[in-house]
Amino acid sequence: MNNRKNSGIMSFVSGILNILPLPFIFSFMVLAFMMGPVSLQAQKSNGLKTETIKVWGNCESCKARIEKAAKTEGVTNAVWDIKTKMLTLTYDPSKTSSDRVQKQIAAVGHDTEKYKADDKTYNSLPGCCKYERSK
Ligand SMILES: [Cu+2]
Repeated sequence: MNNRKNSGIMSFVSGILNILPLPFIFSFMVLAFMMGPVSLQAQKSNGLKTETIKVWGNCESCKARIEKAAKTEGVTNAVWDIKTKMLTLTYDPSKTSSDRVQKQIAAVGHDTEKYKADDKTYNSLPGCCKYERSK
C-alpha cells in the first residue's frame, strides 16, 4: 500500500489511457508533430518575405555592388551567390518590394530577371564586371 503515493503519476497516465482510446492519443501526437514545423515557420517569417532573384554579374566586386544596392530600407538581408547568380533577398513587404530592390540593382549596372540596367551604366562598369548580357 506504500506504493500508492509513488504511483500517482502512473495511475494518472493509465487513467487517461482508460478514458481516451489509444488511436485518439496517437493521432493527436501525429497532429502535434505535423503542426510543429508549421507554427515554427510562421513565427520565423515574422512578416518578412524571402525571395531568390536572378541578378547578372561576375565577381566579388559585383557581389559587393549588388548587395550594397539591394540593402536599402526594408531589406533585412541580401546575399548574392557568384556561382548561381542568385540573390537571396529578405525584406519587409510593408516597407519595400522586390521590384523596387531590382530597380535599385539595375541602377548600379546589373541586370535582374525583371529590370535591365541602361547601357551607359553597364558600360561604365569595370572590365571584370562586364557580365555577358542576354540580348
Ligand atoms: Cu564584378
